[in-house]
Amino acid sequence: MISRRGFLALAGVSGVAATAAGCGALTAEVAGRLLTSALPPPRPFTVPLPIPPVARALRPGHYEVTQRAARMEIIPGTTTEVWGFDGLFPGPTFELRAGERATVRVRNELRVPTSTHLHGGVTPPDSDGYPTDLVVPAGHAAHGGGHHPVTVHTGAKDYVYPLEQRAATLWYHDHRMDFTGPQVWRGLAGFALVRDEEDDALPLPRGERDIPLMICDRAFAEDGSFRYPSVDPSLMGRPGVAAAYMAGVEGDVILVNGAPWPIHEVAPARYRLRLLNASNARRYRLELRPGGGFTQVGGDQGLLAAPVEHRSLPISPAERFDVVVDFAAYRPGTEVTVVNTLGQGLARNVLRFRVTGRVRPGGDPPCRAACRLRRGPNGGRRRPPGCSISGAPGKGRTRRGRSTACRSGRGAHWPRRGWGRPKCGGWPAISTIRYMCIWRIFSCFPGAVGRPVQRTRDGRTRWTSGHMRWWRSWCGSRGTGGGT
Ligand SMILES: [Cu+2]
Repeated sequence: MISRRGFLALAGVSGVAATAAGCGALTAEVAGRLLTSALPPPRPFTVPLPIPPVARALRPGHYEVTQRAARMEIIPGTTTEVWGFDGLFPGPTFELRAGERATVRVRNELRVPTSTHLHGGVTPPDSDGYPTDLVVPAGHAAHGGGHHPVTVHTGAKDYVYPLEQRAATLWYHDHRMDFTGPQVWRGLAGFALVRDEEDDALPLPRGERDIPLMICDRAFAEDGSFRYPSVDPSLMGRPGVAAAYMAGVEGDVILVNGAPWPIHEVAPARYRLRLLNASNARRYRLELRPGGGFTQVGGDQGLLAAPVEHRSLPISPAERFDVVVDFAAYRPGTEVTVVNTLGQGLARNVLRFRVTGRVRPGGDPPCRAACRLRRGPNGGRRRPPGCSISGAPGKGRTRRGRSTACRSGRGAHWPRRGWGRPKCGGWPAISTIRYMCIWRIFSCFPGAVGRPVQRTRDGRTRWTSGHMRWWRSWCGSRGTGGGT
């Protein structure tokens, strides 16, 4: 778990400033000080969204990754030196399983010491990547802890993660004492997604519809390099930033997965978006334009007790939100922009999705797949292979006819013929019904008992509070997991 100190080091702020930034309503962006770019900003929504590659295991449970410098074209027409895991920014995504130990050898080929912290990981101290547990590049002196006693590993270190925790969206980042801020700014960060059976069993989007989104701001010098107000830009000597930036550094270019204001084409379907704020100090309040919302299914430490609908998402540095967005609620061709209502000027934009393709007529694969599942030979919580629920084209379906409920996992089910399209108009209602459809499917799993569905006067169906109880029993009674 990251320490408070670690978070402060990441955010580059003093304790007092962090406290001030972390409480009260988010009404304005006051967390850090803006550092502007010397380069003209690129036109938003012209660069495709990069998806970080998935880290490959050398053998089951064993990975190796090298921290090194590389050049990337972040701002079109110029290149930027990044310090990345495998030279990538963001680094490769680690796809991990709960309860399956993973060993990651981190090799340091940079010119500065590093420490790698798995943020949100339930990790023993010797693999926590605490700030003074340093990996120094081979041939370099063991410095970097300042006046703090340090543990030194030369060249590489094996981090061992037991992963005895629930499925969750984690991230890893540099954590070097006094230099976390600038070293993460240069690119030393990536995702680690922990999955488990509980997560697998839920009809959440997966595959290419399960997208990690690392949101962060950066500023650029005229030559394309990252700007950062370090006292010592070599990051070899005196730590700290110019006095004006003591409360944190904000850039004027918003990057998502390392690309400025990117655009991504999506099918008219549900997508699971793993939102991470990897900024130094900037906070965001994310909203969708021209409208719509986020269904939050998970927080920092895993699945919520129940899904929560949001119109806007306030997200502070290091926080994660695991949300589902239903792009079937928009007409094909619609451009759905994620905006930051706390930002100003271009920094109000974050990224854009363009909804492509047609709604597949008559079909609603999620419902069908899940309904197959309830009768499936294994009858259990695991979805049979190929039983994809991630594609959700088509109108959301709701049930016509009898308003019977799924009374038990193996007992009464509503007949397939009873499904029809919702008659309501307006996208929020469609979205609501679709999610109700999805949540209702959950009740078909064995063990889900008595989850009545109500029909409202206008013919829609809705869950009674029973489904909340069910979700809670399924996922365990857990809060949003504020701790990291
Ligand atoms: Cu952290």
